[in-house]
Amino acid sequence: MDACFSAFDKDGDGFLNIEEFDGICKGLFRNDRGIVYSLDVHTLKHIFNIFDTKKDGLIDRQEFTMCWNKWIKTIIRPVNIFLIIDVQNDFISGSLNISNCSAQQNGLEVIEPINHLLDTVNFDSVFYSFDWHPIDHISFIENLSLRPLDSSSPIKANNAQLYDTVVFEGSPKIKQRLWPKHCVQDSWGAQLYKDLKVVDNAVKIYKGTISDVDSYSVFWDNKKLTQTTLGTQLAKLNATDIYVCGLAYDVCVGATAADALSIGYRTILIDDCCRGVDLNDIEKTKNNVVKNHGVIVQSNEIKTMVEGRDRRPELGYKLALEIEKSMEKENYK
Ligand code: VGL
Ligand code: ZN
Repeated sequence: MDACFSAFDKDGDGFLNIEEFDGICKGLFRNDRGIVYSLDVHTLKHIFNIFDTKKDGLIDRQEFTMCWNKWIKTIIRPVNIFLIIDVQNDFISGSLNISNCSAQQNGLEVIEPINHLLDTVNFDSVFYSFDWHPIDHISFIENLSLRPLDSSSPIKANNAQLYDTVVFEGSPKIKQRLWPKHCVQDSWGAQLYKDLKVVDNAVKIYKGTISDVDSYSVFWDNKKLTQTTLGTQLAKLNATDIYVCGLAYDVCVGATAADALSIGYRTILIDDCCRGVDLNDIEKTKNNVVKNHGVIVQSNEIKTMVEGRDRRPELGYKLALEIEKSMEKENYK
């Protein structure tokens, strides 16, 4: 750390000014071929100000210690989690075969690139999620008659169609999209697709297990009332970077990526390892990830990222923003 500080303190005055800090960023944010990712001035200044805790326009050795421990270390050596979402029979060839949905995408196409990642990339931990519904689940159109609709529901029970969104009675009311019966606990349709590689020591996470609430995110149910164990398991692993992929892109993958970002994880969406329901919604999912400082990559970019040899400025900025938030909380106490 001291050597790093001295190497970048070009004028040797014992402080890093913004130009010298820019030198550090140019060293950090580059790919494995040494091509530097540009960082816009505004972002650079924001990051500099976050670590310039005394707000004197310079980073001293003490401030740099925090920068090194909380930021640079993670950028160089992230703890990488591979989260494979709902690659189950029903979404590929079963009752909720996504190729029947408007985007007409083929869920089978995620298997090969996911298996290739599992074979070639050394993630710190691999998680598989399962959509795992009881037979009387609220999301099944077959169960529409089990629960009264609220009078505000835009669609009434007698003319509700597959994929419509209805509103069930309740306090609060429950907005729910109607799906065909799918991923019923312990059924064939809920099993992982047979050709998907399941690695040793993988963690399996089950969601959507409560009858009266649906769960798209692997973290929380759609009402944020109940959590899976994913959050605590990631915390225990000191996870920093979450690579998400699977089915369906614009439903469970999108919701999970959004939650990962809101919790504060550096989040990477693997585009070619996802297939979805609706093109418009897929676009919205991508926009949301980018807006919230996640990145969208193709699977052939991942190995060097996981190894810390391809370091993205978007993820560096995301981490800096999280550090800023945690310092604000500290100061508030
Ligand atoms: C999913 C629709 C209903 C998903 C789950 O895994 O994306 N989609 N339940
Ligand atoms: Zn479901």
